[in-house]
Amino acid sequence: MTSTKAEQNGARAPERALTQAEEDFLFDLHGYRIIRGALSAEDLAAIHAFADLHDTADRKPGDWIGNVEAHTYGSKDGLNFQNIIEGGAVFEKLIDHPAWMEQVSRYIVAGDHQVRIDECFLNLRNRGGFIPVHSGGANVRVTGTFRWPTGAWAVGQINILMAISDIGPGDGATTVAPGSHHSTLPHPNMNWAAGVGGHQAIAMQEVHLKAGDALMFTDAICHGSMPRTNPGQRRVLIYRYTPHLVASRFAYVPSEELIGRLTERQRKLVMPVAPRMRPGRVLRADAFPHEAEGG
Ligand SMILES: O=C(O)CCC(=O)C(=O)O
Ligand SMILES: [Fe+2]
Repeated sequence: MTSTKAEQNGARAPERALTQAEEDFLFDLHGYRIIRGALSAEDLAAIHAFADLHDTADRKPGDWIGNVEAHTYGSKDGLNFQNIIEGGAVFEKLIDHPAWMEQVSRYIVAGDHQVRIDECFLNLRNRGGFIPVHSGGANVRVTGTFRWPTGAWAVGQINILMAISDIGPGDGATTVAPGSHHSTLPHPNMNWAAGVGGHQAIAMQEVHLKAGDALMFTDAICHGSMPRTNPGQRRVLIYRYTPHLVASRFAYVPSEELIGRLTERQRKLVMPVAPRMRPGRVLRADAFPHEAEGG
């Protein structure tokens, strides 16, 4: 357990480590948790070094940096480096980082052989950028489940959003509507096309993080971000975990080199089922057309 007190919602909480039962109660109630100090200073330096090196003035979506792809969901939410686990040792280490892995497995399904990463990326967002309010309990989809009818955990997707730089007022913090994964009504101000930010919608709370902290949240919670008004860049890493039978969002085929380096547990998180082909067959990337993918 890495959080030491229930800091969400300004709730009253004891100054001691919470029990698992207390953590469970709060995660069920709020739909998110802050994990303080998940990443070390060395981890953060290595991630910044990748961003500094590859966020060049001429960088554009569709570029490949080895097996990492530059990408964007739209003009406002910033530049993504997708499939970031291929970006170096620090990103590999985070695949099953002890700061969250056990808890992620606990809430998705018991046993992490049944969990996978379905998307992982480094997001860089400049002044003016934000992501509109989206999701919520009324948004019916496989990744939006939370509990089985029996009461057992069945979270369809848990996002680990790691702050690589400090995220305070004006920095474009992630916003959540606490408890909204239980809501049966869509958020009344939500309008993806119009791009409603956290500052324009009711019930949204900013989640302020220090570099190295991680926000763990069910994708079913209504969330988004504030627009960044400060100069500089917001840097976050997002790893999404789902049950292993959920398709990977972009179906990046892991490189042979990456697969060779990973532990068995990491390999199953990245590739729960290996592509199956006749011996000697080689995949040709340009033979597989891709649909355009919206936010
Ligand atoms: O950029 C943010 O702060 C929120 C990201 C988000 O919507 C997500 O991780 O699902
Ligand atoms: Fe989201």
